[in-house]
Amino acid sequence: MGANRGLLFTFLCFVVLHGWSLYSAEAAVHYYDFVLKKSNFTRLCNTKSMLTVNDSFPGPVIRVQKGDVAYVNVHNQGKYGVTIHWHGVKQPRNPWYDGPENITQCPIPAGTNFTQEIIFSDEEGTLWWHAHSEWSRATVHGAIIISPTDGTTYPFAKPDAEEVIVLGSWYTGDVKAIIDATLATGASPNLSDAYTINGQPGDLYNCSKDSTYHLLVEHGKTYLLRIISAVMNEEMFFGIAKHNITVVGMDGAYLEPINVQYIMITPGQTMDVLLTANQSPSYYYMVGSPYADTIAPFDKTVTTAIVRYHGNYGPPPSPASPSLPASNDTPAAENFMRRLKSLVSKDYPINVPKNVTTSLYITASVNLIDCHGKCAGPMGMRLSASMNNISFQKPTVDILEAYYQYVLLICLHFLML
Ligand SMILES: *[C@@H]1O[C@H](CO)[C@@H](O)[C@H](O)[C@H]1NC(C)=O
Ligand SMILES: *[C@@H]1O[C@H](CO)[C@@H](O)[C@H](O)[C@H]1NC(C)=O
Ligand SMILES: *[C@@H]1O[C@H](CO)[C@@H](O)[C@H](O)[C@H]1NC(C)=O
Ligand SMILES: *[C@@H]1O[C@H](CO)[C@@H](O)[C@H](O)[C@H]1NC(C)=O
Ligand SMILES: *[C@@H]1O[C@H](CO)[C@@H](O)[C@H](O)[C@H]1NC(C)=O
Ligand SMILES: *[C@@H]1O[C@H](CO)[C@@H](O)[C@H](O)[C@H]1NC(C)=O
Ligand SMILES: *[C@@H]1O[C@H](CO)[C@@H](O)[C@H](O)[C@H]1NC(C)=O
Ligand SMILES: *[C@@H]1O[C@H](CO)[C@@H](O)[C@H](O)[C@H]1NC(C)=O
Ligand SMILES: *[C@@H]1O[C@H](CO)[C@@H](O)[C@H](O)[C@H]1NC(C)=O
Ligand SMILES: [Cu+2]
Repeated sequence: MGANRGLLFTFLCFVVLHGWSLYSAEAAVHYYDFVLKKSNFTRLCNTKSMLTVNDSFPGPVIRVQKGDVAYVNVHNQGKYGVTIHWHGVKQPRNPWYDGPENITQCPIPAGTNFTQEIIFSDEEGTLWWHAHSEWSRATVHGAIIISPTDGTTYPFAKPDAEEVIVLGSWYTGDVKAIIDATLATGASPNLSDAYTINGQPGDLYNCSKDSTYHLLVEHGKTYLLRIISAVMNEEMFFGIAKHNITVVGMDGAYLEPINVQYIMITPGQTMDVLLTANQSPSYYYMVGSPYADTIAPFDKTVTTAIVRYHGNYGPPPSPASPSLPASNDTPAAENFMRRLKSLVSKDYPINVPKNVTTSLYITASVNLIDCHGKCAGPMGMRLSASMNNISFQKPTVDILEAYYQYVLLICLHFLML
């Protein structure tokens, strides 16, 4: 091969092994320090010590523009190894920092620090980060906000302001103790004791009333709510009393806007919605309540926060509540989901294959493994998740090493031609 081709392949191999960053000359680089440690939090009249980033629940927000790169130096001052996952960030050619413990990344040992590189590509909107070791994500998570690049804008009128709304699960017990007990006995894990909005169970709990999250709005203004579901296990309905909302984005991409009275959001999902403060100045509840089409037990509680208008008026004795669908209202959940469509326009072209040649049938389920009555799950068996009736087994070959060696081999092959 000629010298020029040799150089080209060296360059391509470098790009493939080291990520996309060479392509985005204008990409800004951001640096964050995350200090992971245990601290005390009080909710539902009870104080517990839990793992968070920088003592905040939810944790700090990462703000970038489309195509940027962020370096997050994670200082693990906890007792166990932990990794952080950048949920929904595609990280093209950069699988080295994706999080899943012992699958694509080794845990960051306690007492050390490690810098994770996050390469953004075509994502725009809201995503989130969370710990990816056992159940640590229950308390270790936060928003990732990806704004349009300079010179571009949203595919909708620029909102007057924006706010992050994180839905979460609150466990009075220690989440590590809960998942450890589950893995040891095969029983279903303890249910959460409350759901939270921006870390707070809300107004319906005596001990939490005073710290209920308030979203302050001005009449006539439009707010972009970046809603993230960090809820551990349940799908959630969410709505705001007397206000419709317009869903404009999901999981870091834009949607055809839809006007709705409630959304249904699953664990791990994000939704960007517009809220226009067009009702009489007052207090209005925003509410999250579970949707669960199952016979398995789930947390049936309801979490609230308050949309509070600026101005001089007497607060109502009790804010109006939205009427959300009942927890088993599958048609309500489906009616919402059926309306979600990707935005398609000149600026947001979509190229999906229209000629479907293969159909795949996929079932995700929770099965029971027989352990001769020695387990604590239903009928003395052990709960175990599966896909198409096959449960996960760790591969014998390290995934990242395989990827690295394979790419390296191809590069060497080309270089020696
Ligand atoms: C977290 O805390 C550390 C130490 O106090 C600080 O240097 C860092 O900037 C904080 N990070 C964020 C994202 O706020
Ligand atoms: C955290 O709370 C526990 C008991 O709930 C208490 O013993 C401990 O002193 C508290 N730690 C701090 C740093 O406040
Ligand atoms: C990952 O590997 C480390 C080191 O072998 C081990 O301590 C840890 O328990 C493993 N984590 C999981 C979730 O298997
Ligand atoms: C650990 O943190 C120090 C100082 O914050 C930094 O210089 C160093 O590069 C970090 N180490 C790793 C492996 O990220
Ligand atoms: C799980 O729930 C049971 C029954 O309420 C309780 O006894 C146990 O302490 C809980 N476990 C943890 C780790 O919180
Ligand atoms: C909250 O406090 C009120 C008045 O003190 C009491 O009547 C009510 O039972 C309490 N509710 C709960 C859930 O503890
Ligand atoms: C919300 O939307 C519904 C149906 O699309 C409509 O009937 C209702 O008037 C709207 N409410 C508000 C407050 O805009
Ligand atoms: C769809 O794909 C199949 C298999 O590749 C091909 O035979 C067929 O001609 C395609 N149909 C259209 C309309 O492109
Ligand atoms: C799933 O696998 C188990 C164990 O191999 C088998 O007994 C069962 O019949 C399978 N179930 C289905 C629906 O294929
Ligand atoms: Cu995730």
